[in-house]
Amino acid sequence: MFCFSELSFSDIALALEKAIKKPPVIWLSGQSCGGCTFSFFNSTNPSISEIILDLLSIRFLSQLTSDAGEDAFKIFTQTREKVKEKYYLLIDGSIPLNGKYCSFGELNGREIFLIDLVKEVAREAKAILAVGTCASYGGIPKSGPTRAEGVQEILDKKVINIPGCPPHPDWIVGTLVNLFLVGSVELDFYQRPKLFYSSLVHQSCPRRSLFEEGKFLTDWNNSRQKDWCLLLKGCKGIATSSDCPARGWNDNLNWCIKANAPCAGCTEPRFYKDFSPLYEEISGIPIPFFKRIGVSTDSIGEVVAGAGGVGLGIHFIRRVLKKRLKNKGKR
Ligand code: FSX
Repeated sequence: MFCFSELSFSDIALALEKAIKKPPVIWLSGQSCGGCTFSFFNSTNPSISEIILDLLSIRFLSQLTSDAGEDAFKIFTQTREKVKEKYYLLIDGSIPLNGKYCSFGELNGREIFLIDLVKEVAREAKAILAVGTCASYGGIPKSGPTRAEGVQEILDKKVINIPGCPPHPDWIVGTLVNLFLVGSVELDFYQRPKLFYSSLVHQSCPRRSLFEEGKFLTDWNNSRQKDWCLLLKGCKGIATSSDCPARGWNDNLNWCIKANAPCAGCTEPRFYKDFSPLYEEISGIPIPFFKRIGVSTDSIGEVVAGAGGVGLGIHFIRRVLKKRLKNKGKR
């Protein structure tokens, strides 16, 4: 007798996929805190249940799938052999190049490591998405002992990066939907979809006018400074591309700067190592960076232009800002 509860998550996914022609997805995880998948589960529009039941056929995602070990390997084989339309491969977490880490399990007596599994599964994938900053550029684990790198480092095929620590659920779902509908997404220099990462946080920051006025928060306990620009408290929004100011988080309830926390710069390749300590003023941003991302019309561009070119860089900007601070602090 047929018993629904005897079916695994992947069996149900395959059945639904055949019935309503949903695009198949395999999602693998590397070195991470798990935040990227949980951010994905927090999607509100569409909700995660709509995504799982109506939008995607998720064949494997460790937090959802009960299959492990040899059963999990079977899903990959089955997906490759039985699914006529090619699958989408999503990977969160970084890939340790040091072979001792991220063992996926044993197959025919041989231990399989994530790096080999990703290479294998990526071969026939229709598109590959690196979900989160760890998967995109190495992220926080890059500072550790495992020689962690982003997915692109180990593949010859193009990888679409969806950085963020974690990435906004809309960035993940929106990129997938765009791929389904249009077949491609336009990417920036760091292989991020322009749809979500084309402007600096600084450009639309609600505290931007305070920045322009030279009002920089220096004392967390000074209530007079409570809405002031957080640049000197380590805000990386000036060098970070994302649409967080407009999109907000948790169904647009809040986001870092609205919660009075500096932008950590988590969508950038230099996060975390080169952007730490988080609460310290940003340094070492070369002039070509600003030129490349085309911030020629805002005050940074003006300051840089005024500085007369490469060589003065962020140190000059900092000097100018400190001077402005000194003057405005007297107000
Ligand atoms: Fe990294 Fe994601 Fe940050 Fe965490 O999977 S991007 S540490 S939110 O979980 O990989």
